[in-house]
Amino acid sequence: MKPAIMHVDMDAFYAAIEQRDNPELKGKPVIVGGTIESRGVVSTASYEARKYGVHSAMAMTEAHRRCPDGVYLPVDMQKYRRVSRQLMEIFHRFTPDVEAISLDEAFLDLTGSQKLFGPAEEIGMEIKRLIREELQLTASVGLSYNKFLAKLASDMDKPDGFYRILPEELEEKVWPLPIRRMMGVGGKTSQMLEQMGVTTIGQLAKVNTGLLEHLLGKQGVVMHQVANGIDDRRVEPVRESKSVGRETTFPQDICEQYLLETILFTLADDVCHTLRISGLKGKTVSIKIRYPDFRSITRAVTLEQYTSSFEPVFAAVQDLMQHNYKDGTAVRLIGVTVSNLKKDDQIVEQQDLFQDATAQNRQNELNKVMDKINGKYGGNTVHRARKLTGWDKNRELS
Ligand code: TTP
Ligand code: MG
Repeated sequence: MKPAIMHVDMDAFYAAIEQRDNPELKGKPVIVGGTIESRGVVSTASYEARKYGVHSAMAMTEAHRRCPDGVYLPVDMQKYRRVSRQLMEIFHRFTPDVEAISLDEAFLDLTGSQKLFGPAEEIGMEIKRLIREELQLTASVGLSYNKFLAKLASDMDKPDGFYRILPEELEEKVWPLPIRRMMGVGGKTSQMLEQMGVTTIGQLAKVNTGLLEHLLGKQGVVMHQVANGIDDRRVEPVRESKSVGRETTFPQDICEQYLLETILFTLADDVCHTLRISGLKGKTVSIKIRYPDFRSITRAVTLEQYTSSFEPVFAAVQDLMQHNYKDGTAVRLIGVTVSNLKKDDQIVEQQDLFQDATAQNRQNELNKVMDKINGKYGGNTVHRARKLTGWDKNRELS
């Protein structure tokens, strides 16, 4: 059976959700991101705002400069995650082979689905229709015979796009594109290739493989194959995210250990909540500290068991802080990440003989109740609290 791979990418995801939920924002330049005061960046901009040159990762100050009349909104991750789950559920109606790449993006292997649901194009159109009808959002769909081309296709006709690349269309549709459109070809690599006179994917496809290997190593060989329409990567449905992390940049640098740990406390709580609602557990806990001069350090510790519970994660965080942070040092950003993840049901629990089973069960129950309430009422309806003893309230973070 001929492979049929689909890539779906939602249009202006966070901004489109905000416009959907507040019809007054439709047709307006909407920018979702951090605040100027917190030195935040743009998460995304609606297509109306993009006309002003506003884009993801741009500093908020610059966005305001380019688009002073834009509607600026904070990031509501809980809401976007909820929509993402609904989106993934729609995909799963057509195939179990769904590989989520991010909240708004997934590969679907429709090769086997066609017997049941008809040709891949029809499935693609149906998925777009369901997204529009059930989520009131638009998606761009790319259809082809491998992942690389499917992803390229979903970007060809954005927004609300539908684009297909057949094997015989490679030369006509893909080869004229600039090499920068290839996944993973960053600034330096493309610069080097451009200096050699290789500016399009078609030109890259014709360069001698040995030369590319010499210049770029293995990556060169892969790029050459991909440019020739060869990409054997499978859609990996069980591939979960490799890590779950949260970080925050402070409006002003912070240099008190207790306050930093209190912030880490909240971030760790959020990370663990995300792990649980995603059915994941992790074994490695890391902290990231960025200093005012933008120098960053990451320090990690591996736990004995996979977990999604707050207590062992926060204990590891505190331990890492004690060993790697000197009280009084100014910090610009701090973050927590849990990595080395596994699906809950793939973990064979080791019974720890010395563990206080009652206390552990109580914690599990507490987690379950909190997740349930947060799932039902959304957001951070309930969360753990840590006392800010000795902290001048006026100086608390906004
Ligand atoms: P993207 O799919 O890259 O962007 P988008 O969906 O907003 O717009 P489009 O696909 O139509 O070009 O990212 C999905 C979401 O991820 C985006 O809505 C916000 C978030 N995001 C960030 O928070 N920071 C970033 O730098 C990027 C690129 C995305
Ligand atoms: Mg998108």
